[in-house]
Amino acid sequence: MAMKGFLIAIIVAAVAVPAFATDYVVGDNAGWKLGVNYTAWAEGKDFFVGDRLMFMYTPGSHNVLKVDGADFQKCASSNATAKPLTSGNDLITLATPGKKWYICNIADHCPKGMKLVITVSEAEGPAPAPLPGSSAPPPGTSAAGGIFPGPLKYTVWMLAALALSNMVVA
Ligand SMILES: *[C@@H]1O[C@H](CO)[C@@H](O)[C@H](O)[C@H]1NC(C)=O
Ligand SMILES: *[C@@H]1O[C@H](CO)[C@@H](O)[C@H](O)[C@H]1NC(C)=O
Ligand SMILES: [Cu+2]
Repeated sequence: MAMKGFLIAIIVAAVAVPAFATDYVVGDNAGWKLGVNYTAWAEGKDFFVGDRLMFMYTPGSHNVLKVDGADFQKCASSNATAKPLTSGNDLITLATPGKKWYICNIADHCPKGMKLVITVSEAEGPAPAPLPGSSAPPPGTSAAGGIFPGPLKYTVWMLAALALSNMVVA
């Protein structure tokens, strides 16, 4: 029975997590470049903790620098230790709720519009539908959720993603 519970946990983790974590390619097909209105792009999108932003651009042409609100307005970074992402395929996991500000800090790209501000909300995915037989485990065995409780399922998924990609946590 413990083995069965474990298998159910694996299935639940595999099915449930992608249902509430969304990957956004910033700018969609245009990517991260001059001439795109990223305010318009972000409009109407709801970002949640666990979602990811992908900044796609030709390496060397642009970069991605996380800044605070004041620096976003000025299109400059006052944080001497902050390093821009430069891979051209930059994956940022939205790990905490709140406002997030990103700019390209090459030449005058930011004042020309290469700046993105979003507001990230607490994750609120629909609860996974209970699987038949998983709601009342026999006494003495652990429930599926006991092996991979909600937050841990998420962590397992994140660790797998981390191992596979060039990503940072923002
Ligand atoms: C970008 O889009 C926003 C929202 O649609 C709009 O208010 C703003 O004027 C646009 N900016 C430019 C430079 O077109
Ligand atoms: C400056 O950047 C570093 C590295 O990204 C970051 O850990 C730190 O929180 C930033 N400091 C401020 C005040 O934003
Ligand atoms: Cu740029």
